Amino acid sequence: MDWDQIYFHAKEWVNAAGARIRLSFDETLNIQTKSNANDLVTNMDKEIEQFFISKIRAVYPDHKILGEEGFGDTLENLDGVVWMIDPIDGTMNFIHQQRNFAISLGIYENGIGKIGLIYDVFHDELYHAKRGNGAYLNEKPLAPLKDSTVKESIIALNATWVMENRRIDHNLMIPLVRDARGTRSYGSAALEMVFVATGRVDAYLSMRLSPWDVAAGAVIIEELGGFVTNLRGEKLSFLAQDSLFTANQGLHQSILKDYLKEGRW
Ligand code: 2AM
Ligand code: CA
Repeated sequence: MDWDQIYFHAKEWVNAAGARIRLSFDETLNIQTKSNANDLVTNMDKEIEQFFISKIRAVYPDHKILGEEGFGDTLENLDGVVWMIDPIDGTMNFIHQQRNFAISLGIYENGIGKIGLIYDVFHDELYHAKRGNGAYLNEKPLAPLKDSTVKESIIALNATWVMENRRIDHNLMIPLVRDARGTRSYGSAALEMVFVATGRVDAYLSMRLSPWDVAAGAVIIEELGGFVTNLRGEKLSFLAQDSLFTANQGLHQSILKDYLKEGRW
């Protein structure tokens, strides 16, 4: 497997897709809803996913593809090489703000993350990592993550998880929000993972994400020594929806022990 060649192609295609998305800022979007009135998709989400799929199929016909908009394959396992694509992560931001969204592309082999690319289209910033080779923002290497305590940390999470909800006892979240230095919510899981990778926030928690939302970010954060698990501290399967909890190692361990009460929910 020529991973340098795959890395090269992935970057080339992500850059081309980003350029196409920037052109769309001057076009009228076709906006539709999916599972509910706030679950949005546009013609660009679909076009960009199809763009990636046509490129991958032409060069790597034996690779498999998992894409948010469903133009890829239906997978029962992660055998072989699997490209996990979110053509626009943060679609609501893309529609309302034309910023604060990203292209997210993770490439896995037999379930192991090999390459992660997250492209902040608005800022023309590509965050990328190849397993064992470090993580970068454009050409600049990112520094390994330093441990932090809850009291000195900014934690990214969506306010809905601090209200009564079906996925976690919100009473567990209240002390964490109270004790942290601050909380933030950006509306794009891929960018929130990039913020953990760059130390702009110290942790990110979400109750429900899909494999394509987290595949790229997991490679980048793990390359910098951070931990990526679900809220129970378990490894992610990358085959089904799950919660997500990612942070530098020290903070991950203390939040799991002191706030999420490992195994008690
Ligand atoms: P999306 O924009 O690609 O749909 C918003 O808090 C973050 O959660 C975004 O990364 C968004 O990805 C993701 N998200 C929103 N609704 C989701 C759902 N029903 N299942 C999984 N992820 C979701
Ligand atoms: Ca998406």
